[in-house]
Amino acid sequence: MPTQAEVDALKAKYAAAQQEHVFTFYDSLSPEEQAVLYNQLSKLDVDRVNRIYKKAVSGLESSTTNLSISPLPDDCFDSVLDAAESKQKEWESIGLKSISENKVAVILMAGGQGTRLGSSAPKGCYDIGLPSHKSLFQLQAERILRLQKIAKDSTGTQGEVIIPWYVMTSGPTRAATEGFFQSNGYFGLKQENVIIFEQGTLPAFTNEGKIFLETKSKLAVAPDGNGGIYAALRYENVLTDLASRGILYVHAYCVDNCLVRVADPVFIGYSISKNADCSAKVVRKAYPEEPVGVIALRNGKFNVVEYSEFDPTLAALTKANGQLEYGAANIANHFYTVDFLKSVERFEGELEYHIARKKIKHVDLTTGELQSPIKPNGMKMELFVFDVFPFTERMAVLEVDRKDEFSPLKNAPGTGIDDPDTSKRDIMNQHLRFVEKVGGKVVAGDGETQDSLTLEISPLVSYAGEGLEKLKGKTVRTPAVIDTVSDIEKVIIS
Ligand code: UD2
Repeated sequence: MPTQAEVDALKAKYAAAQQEHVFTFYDSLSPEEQAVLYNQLSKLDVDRVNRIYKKAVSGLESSTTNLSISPLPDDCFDSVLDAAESKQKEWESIGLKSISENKVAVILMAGGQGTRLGSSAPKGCYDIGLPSHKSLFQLQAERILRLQKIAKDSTGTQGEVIIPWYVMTSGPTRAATEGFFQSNGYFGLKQENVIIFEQGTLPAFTNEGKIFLETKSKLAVAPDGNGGIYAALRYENVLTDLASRGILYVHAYCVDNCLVRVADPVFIGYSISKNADCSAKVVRKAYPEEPVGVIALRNGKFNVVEYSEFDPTLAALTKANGQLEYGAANIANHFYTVDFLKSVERFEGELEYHIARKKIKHVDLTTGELQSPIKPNGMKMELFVFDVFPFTERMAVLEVDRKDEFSPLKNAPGTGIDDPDTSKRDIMNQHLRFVEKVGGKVVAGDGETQDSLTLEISPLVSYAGEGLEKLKGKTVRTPAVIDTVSDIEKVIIS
């Protein structure tokens, strides 16, 4: 329990920040409730959140008047769709070498609540309906396991190769994520190499900049956006852990991309060879009006420019090779040096949070009654993971093939766009291409048609199409599941 002097000191601090209304009901609360509120208020840096609010609001006012967009410089952009096979091999071997030297870690952003998907569990637990019923978390874990082996074997490394996996959760997703990993035995990874941590929260504000009370003894708070990763890496001691493991490079990605190449050696090798402090994977924007943000220069600095910010003529501009000038569609899939991640603290105060107008449940300060508004009555503030782009010194952008690397799970079943069925379809179509690439043939078995073949290959067998050479010149009949290397022989019919 806080002493009266401690309560008075905290009240004075909030009064100086013009947020003293959060104490409105303090004297009427039970001692336990007072302790809960005191604890929440004393942990919050009220001056920092006021600064964030002010900067976000002033940014909103200037964003429409202060926009000059220009294309990515040629020397910062490459594409696996155009690069020579030998160049890609070179990038891959640089990446594999770093992985084999235990210099690479991955950070998964899994703090979102996936409201659009309509499931209350964390998105990573979702079963997209593959024959194996593997969750997104399991697919990613198995890609890590396979890649550790590829890196070890391809470089002849003697010791253990470890790609530590840092999983960022939030208040709403942490417990369920931890429980899921525990009950699934960390999917075969060592528990000590799966580090689950939690991003921060920010209070919700009224339109006048006052912090909302959700109840008489609790502030209304929400996760601070996927850009909360940078602060969380510091206060959750991830930066310290990375340093103690000797990690130099990090791959960060979103939980909902079922095709994600976790710790992709090609991307890591590419970024290292460009000497980038931060780099981003992008996919080719399909058509000028496609509603995706693209990476471009805004006022001379790298940034993501939302489709709503482009006028149609600019969006349709093409380069000499016929491709869209502004065609680098952002998929929130990044490389960082650990040094860059450490440096974020220096410019953190300059980062501008984004405002989302929301319906915020709160307690009325005059009547003490709980209010559930039917239209937006205030704002939540979020930082986006790409908000650090303008502060990079050496940024690089690598375009990859959408059908091989990007298929996000956003929407509820039956939507037809970025839903569980499209995720499943995109994975199985990729597995079909893997077999065809090594010279194998896939034919439809009973109840299947040639355009909906059920074929699943475990990431433990193949990370990106390798390991399937035995299928050269062979025919596989669907439905077929290759769960282990020994299953390869079993699915061949001729
Ligand atoms: C994200 C990108 C968008 C595009 C798209 C592709 C941002 C802000 N936007 O949009 O540019 O690349 O993905 O799929 O990155 N998350 C957290 N904490 C949070 C909020 C989100 O960890 O507080 C994670 C979430 O679990 C997911 C990722 O960030 O892995 C993307 O979140 P989202 O689905 O809300 O982002 P979306 O689809 O609006």
